[in-house]
Amino acid sequence: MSKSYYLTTPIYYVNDKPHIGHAYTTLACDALARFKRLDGYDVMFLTGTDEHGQKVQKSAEDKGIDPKSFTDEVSQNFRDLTKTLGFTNDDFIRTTEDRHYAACQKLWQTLIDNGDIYLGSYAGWYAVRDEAFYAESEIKDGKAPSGAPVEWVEEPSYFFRLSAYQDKLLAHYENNPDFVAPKSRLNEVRSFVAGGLMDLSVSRASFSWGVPVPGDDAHVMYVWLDALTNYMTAAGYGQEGGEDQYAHRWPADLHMVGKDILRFHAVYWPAFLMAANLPLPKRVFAHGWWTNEGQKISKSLGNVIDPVEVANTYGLDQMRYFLLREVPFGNDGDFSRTAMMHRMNGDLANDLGNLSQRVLSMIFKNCEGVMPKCPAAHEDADLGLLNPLDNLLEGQRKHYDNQQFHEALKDIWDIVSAANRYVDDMAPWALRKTDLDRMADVLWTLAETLRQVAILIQPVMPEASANMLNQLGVAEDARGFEHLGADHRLEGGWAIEKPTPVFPRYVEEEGA
Ligand code: ME8
Repeated sequence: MSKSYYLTTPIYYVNDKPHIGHAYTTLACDALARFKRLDGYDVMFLTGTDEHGQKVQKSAEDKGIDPKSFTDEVSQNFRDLTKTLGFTNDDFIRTTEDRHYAACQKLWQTLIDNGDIYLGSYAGWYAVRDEAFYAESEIKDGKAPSGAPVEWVEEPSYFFRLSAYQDKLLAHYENNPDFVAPKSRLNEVRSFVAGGLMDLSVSRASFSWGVPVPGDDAHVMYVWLDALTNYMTAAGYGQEGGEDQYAHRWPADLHMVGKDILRFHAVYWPAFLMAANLPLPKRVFAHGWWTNEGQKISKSLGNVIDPVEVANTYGLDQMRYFLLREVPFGNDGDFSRTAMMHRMNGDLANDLGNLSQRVLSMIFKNCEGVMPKCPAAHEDADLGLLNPLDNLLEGQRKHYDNQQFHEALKDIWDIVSAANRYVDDMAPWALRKTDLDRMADVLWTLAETLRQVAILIQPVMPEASANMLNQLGVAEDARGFEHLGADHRLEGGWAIEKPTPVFPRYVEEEGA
């Protein structure tokens, strides 16, 4: 069996319609999942919905529907979104599924057996919007640090002995400096833990929309303990016959999350797993947040961005490229029409689109519609383009393993720029009159560049790259990363169709 790569998105609360933030997290994972598949890994890419807790229960009540019917409906919207946006998740988990109850209850029982959960009572602040408990010292002007309103909660509660894990967590960060990325986020997590940890309330007794605590029906599990466990549920944990899958998949290679939910993934989750003597995920990456034309995105401001509308306006691949190229992954970013059009018309239509169209048109017109054959030898100018191209993959692997998607794209676009300079320098239109053989070699060198570029952009732009590879005449089974580099050249010798542009220019509508 080939090597496993298991990556996850957060599971989304079903209190709301999917928006650009959800699409962004899943998109980053989708690009990474596609990259790893093309690179020969046996990938499992998980997403899903987080359906319990007070927030969801309240949204259902506000709509006058029971929580189960409500979650069925909204969860379906999220599942539909994965299809509309072409995400390639291998599983879609819902926390209301039986398999998930089984996993949560097994983990709970293990924590009880190991003496890390005890019964007590909670009196303190709770923010329903964040589904999080906050210490008195964190509350300012009646609000949580996230700005969420808080309420005072007093109820019997089971507690997890989080305080016992401070040193172990700090040691884990120390010994595994890649466990949390980017680095600045690791520092935040480290100082939070170093500041001292209190035991964590892990059950609620004042409402019932959750996974029942084994042996005590008066309590449901705290929604974050329930939610985090999804990553193991889908890997077979607690499932009858799930042992082989669990052994193959767990620990996860990557949990991708937004910066707002890092504490849950980098502090609570590893502590639960340590307490259960289970392996920890290898890495947690916290990405930044998008604003809309400089403004915080919020329902009350009415500026929520619908990813389907963006994809319909600009194109799905264009949106994917923009989101992953515009912002250094990990930083916050601003979504603006101007920036979107700039990327679309600059990087895509002008730089890569024109290159592809020019090269294929010259081949179509000047080589009688036949793809030139791979030359027996290359001139220095050709090697100036081919050598860095042949060596791109190593750098791409590094960037994808560091989740630096913008760097990966930047490196590819350096080659695209070099290819554009090469066309101008070699002037194949002039060679047509003086040296047909050399013209064919130059056009072949450019077609080979387009082939490798198209193979490498498949994770980010699956449709446009397929279109390019179809037009070049590259077979579908010759598009994996094993076909990159000098040992697998574009052979040529086949007829090509009249080329059609890959990336349209975006022209703003009158009055838009
Ligand atoms: O937190 N820009 O779910 P969620 C970028 N159920 N990302 C954004 C964003 C924005 N403007 N707004 C939201 C939850 N997000 C829990 C997770 S996992 C065991 C449980 C991102 O639906 C946000 O950072 O509130 C988070 O990663 C994701 O959307 C899910 O948010």
